[in-house]
Amino acid sequence: MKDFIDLRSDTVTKPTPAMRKAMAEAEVGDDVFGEDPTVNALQEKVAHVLGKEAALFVPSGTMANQLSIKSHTEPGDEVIIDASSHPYNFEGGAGAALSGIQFQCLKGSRGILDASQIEESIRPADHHFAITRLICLENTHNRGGGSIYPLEKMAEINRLAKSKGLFLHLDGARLWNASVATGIKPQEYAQWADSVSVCLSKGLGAPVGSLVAGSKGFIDRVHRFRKMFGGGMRQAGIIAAAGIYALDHHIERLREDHQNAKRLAVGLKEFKGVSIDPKHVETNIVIFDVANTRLTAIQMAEAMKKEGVLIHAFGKMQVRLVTHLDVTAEDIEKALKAFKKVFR
Ligand code: TLP
Repeated sequence: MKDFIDLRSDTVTKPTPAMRKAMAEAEVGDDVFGEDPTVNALQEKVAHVLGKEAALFVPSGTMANQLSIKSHTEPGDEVIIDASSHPYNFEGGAGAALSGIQFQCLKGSRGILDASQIEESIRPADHHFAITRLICLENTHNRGGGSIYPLEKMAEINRLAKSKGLFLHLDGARLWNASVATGIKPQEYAQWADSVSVCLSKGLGAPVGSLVAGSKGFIDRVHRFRKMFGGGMRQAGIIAAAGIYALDHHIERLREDHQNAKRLAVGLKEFKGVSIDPKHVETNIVIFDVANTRLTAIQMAEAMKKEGVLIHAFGKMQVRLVTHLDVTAEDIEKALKAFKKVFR
């Protein structure tokens, strides 16, 4: 994949030489015994950044979300979530298989839900119904095109959740992007959620790893389920070191990814038949519709590949592009030239 400009996802980044050096030099121990100093340091750092009592290192964002769902619920409970969310669509049906929950899916605006629509969907206390237990939000919202949850909306949803005795989980796989784009600190967002999952292996460029953060009691429960799900890792300090490096060096630079995404959107808007509103590109994800062009999303992905650019068909007529650490402003201009050829 070396010569391709890879815009399929921000998960494709490779560790930088400096990150690899930090990994090679990491002090390690057996983390299942709680003895890996680098993992412990990462967990403390993330708990601090998110303003939570504790955090736990897990292999993936999917596991972080699913452990959170498992830890908040009992089988038969209902989880309110946006219909285009990651946990509902892209986690292999894990909510049903691993936690025995059912999702109640609501239609958000670019993935963003309102407290009022959630309130209407909370089940009454009646034995006919599942027990509504948890609300899941996603910030930034992947399928929503990297959309950012307005802080006030999160606060309102939190107030609703607390008044109804519900838990709130935040899928913050790209919370770092939301924070850099708005200047709102990760902990200001996190304060409105009982649990938060964050990823190190997306825009931050680490090769592996996510964390769940929350109260000590909650993280203790997550820890037990991590063992059960087979997510206990041993000398994981080698990958945790990449995460620490990423948190120290790769957050501020997300700004460049956001500028590159905006440039892509503005450039794409010029092509006949492409539906995109650059105003909607708030972070590093660009989603556009090709229904009015002569190509489907898959045909476009194939044609772009021939031009040396990898893109993601996100549906029959939808294409997703994601900017990241391994894509430069120059690559974006090259990608736009390739689109020009393909659209011609
Ligand atoms: N998203 C991936 C794909 O699964 C779609 C991507 O390329 O964007 N939450 C959100 C909001 C995510 O976007 C993802 C990954 C996850 C959770 C899951 O993370 P991993 O892949 O580490 O399990």
